[in-house]
Amino acid sequence: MTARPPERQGIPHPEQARFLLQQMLRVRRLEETCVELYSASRIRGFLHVSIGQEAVAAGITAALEPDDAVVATYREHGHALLKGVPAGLVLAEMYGNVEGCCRGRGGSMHLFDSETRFFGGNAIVAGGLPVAVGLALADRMAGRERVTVCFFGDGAVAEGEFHESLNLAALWQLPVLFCCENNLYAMGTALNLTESETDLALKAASYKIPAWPVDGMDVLAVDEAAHRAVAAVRAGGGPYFLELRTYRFRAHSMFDPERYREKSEVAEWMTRDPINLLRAELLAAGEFTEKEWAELQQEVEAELAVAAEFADTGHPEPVEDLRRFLSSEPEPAEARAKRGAR
Ligand SMILES: Cc1ncc(C[n+]2csc(CCOP(=O)(O)OP(=O)(O)O)c2C)c(N)n1
Ligand SMILES: [Mg+2]
Repeated sequence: MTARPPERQGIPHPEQARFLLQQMLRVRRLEETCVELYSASRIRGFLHVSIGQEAVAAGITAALEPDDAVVATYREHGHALLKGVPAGLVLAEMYGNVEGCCRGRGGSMHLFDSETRFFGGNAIVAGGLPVAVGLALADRMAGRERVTVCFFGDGAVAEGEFHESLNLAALWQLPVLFCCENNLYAMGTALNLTESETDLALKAASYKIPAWPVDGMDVLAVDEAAHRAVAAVRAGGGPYFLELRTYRFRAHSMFDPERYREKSEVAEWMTRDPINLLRAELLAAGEFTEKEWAELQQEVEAELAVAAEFADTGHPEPVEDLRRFLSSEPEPAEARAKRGAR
């Protein structure tokens, strides 16, 4: 077991802190826009927002290189955006438009973009873990110095795939950073009603993986932990596990009456809104001004206005194309002849 990492002290890198504030605000406003569009029936199907949990996606992705991979869950709009999928492609996908990152076939839960190495979006709880282990194995076999980050919820630890994936990643010392977003609930079920051990980092440590809990509402703490973890993985130290302790401020999905938690509990966590916390800390330290905050908000609004316009003026896939990609497309005769196939 490695030594416990030190607590963060103050704002070590103000520039990076301002960048993280911007990233969190981009995610917050993207998802608030999704909720508005959903209520206006412009987005249909399922929608799970991560509002309250933005520090996790922002802090972790800030430690990555473009060539690193990210695998996430159905609560993944922010992870996709911060891995580099443009907001317009994310929104268009949710509209079901052909301009979306998956031609509108994936929707909110299945965002995917190989160009930015964002490998989903997955509706199956814990379904992303074996995918991440496979990506990391491929990198290892090809001798590439890449890191694969896998985000999943606390609900995933009850699944066999969680244990199988951690075991193999540790056994084969694969370059995966496991990021458990522990928001205390899996749909309407509290973690302490389903797990005998609620210290989730401890479960990972039992597979001989360095594993630490992190305050998931403090983006600077997440950023520091992420840089440390990614550096260790990239240096060939095998997998690493972070348990990000966080909270979702909204319901599980758009169809959730939220009878499983008290309003006072939600209100208590909202006092630790990661955006408000960092903004206040930067202002108090004299590293940020109200004017800069207003400018930042305007910048994010402008990005989202362009994205919403792109989605709003897009098109659904033509009906005659709907069977495309159900099976592989016939290879053009010329290409077949070139490789000598009959
Ligand atoms: C294998 C599997 N079992 C059950 C479900 C139904 N289901 C959808 S979301 C969810 C809760 C998952 O909670 P968690 O992993 O904590 O993620 P969070 O929603 O809190 O982000 C469940 C059980 C599913 N999608 N896949
Ligand atoms: Mg959860």
